[in-house]
Amino acid sequence: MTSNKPIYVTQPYLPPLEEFYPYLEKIWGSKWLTNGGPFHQELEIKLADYLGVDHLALFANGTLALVTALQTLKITGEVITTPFSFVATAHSLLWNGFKPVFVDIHPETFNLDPEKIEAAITPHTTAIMPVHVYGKPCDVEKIQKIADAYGLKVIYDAAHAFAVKYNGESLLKHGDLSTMSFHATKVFNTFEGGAIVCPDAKTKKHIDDLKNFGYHDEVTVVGTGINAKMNELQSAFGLLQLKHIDKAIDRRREIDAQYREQLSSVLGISCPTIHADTTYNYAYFPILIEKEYPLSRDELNDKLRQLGIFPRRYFYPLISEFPMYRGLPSAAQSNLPIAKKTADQVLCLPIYPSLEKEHIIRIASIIADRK
Ligand code: T4K
Repeated sequence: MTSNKPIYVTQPYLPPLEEFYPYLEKIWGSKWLTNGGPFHQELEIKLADYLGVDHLALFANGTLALVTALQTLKITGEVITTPFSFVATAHSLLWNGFKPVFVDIHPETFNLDPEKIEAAITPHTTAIMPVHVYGKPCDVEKIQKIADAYGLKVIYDAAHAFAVKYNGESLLKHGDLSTMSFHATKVFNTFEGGAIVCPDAKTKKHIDDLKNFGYHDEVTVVGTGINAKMNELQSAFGLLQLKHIDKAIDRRREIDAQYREQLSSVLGISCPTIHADTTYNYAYFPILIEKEYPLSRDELNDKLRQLGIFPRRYFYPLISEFPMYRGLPSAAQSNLPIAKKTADQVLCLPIYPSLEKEHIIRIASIIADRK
């Protein structure tokens, strides 16, 4: 039976409440609430193992993970990034005092177009910060080639890329660092949360210092750190969530397939492309509303909302259109035609494990109705 409750773009995956009680009892018993407690340590190890990465440092949220990743690599000057992302990506640069340089995206991946990166490099460029938008892999090989040729660091904003594999290996292993978000709206959530994935123990120790005010030991401060620690409640919830994550991703895969089946014959609606070399997490289901469709993206969005369905226009407006960015030369619309077109056409449909088949059929039939 379907209900008349609003259908949001996402709903957090919540394991049965009673399964959380034993974790709470342990926290109450130990009185250890934060600062690298036992659940925090256990989650770091279990997540690194699950994701197939060498080292992972937990964070209070994905934005602080981004801000700290930039500090870790001692970035300066200009950083090349995408305008087609959540605003936190570029905000992490401004918080650090760096200049974002926007480069256009590729029309099929929605990620930074590697062919356009070199033209944006100046003597002040020190890093590239691409985003695996919707969990679709960036062209990691081409980006690394450019970074190596110009001596640039690469920090992937992998907020959407939990558990994504590329050529059988974790996508998070690419670049110098990758950052993740475990916000309530993500595939894997700890209410709020995030992580930095790094290749070696020394870097992890430095990241751990930076997320704890820069304290290296009780009396030594090694950097202008911040308080970005994940607490024990969040970590415990992450451990519980991890037990259910395969099931949750399996359900997302089914929903993705059901949408494709229902929408494949609707003229003017294009579904996200899939590639055999990638194991996806089905974090989002972005469709593009093309000119052959009789309604504009905003008209379709409004129509769905009137019927209690709340898709989202991720990522409209482009980051480059917000007041603190629009004055940058790289923010000019003429520099970002594909990003602009995509931001005007995209609509992310509801996708989350508890979404029922009837909901998917209903959403697809409203779209197929074309009126
Ligand atoms: N980089 C990228 C590429 C990102 O996408 C993000 C975050 C970050 C970095 C930064 O990571 P964090 O610092 O957030 O860890 C949401 C999220 O707040 C944000 O985490 C996410 N990206 C972004 C794409 O989406 P909003 O403003 O769209 O969320 P909101 O509150 O409108 O929620 C969307 C829908 O989800 C609601 O309509 C209903 C449902 N919902 C939401 C929450 C919070 C629930 O059912 N329960 C909930 O608790 O930003």
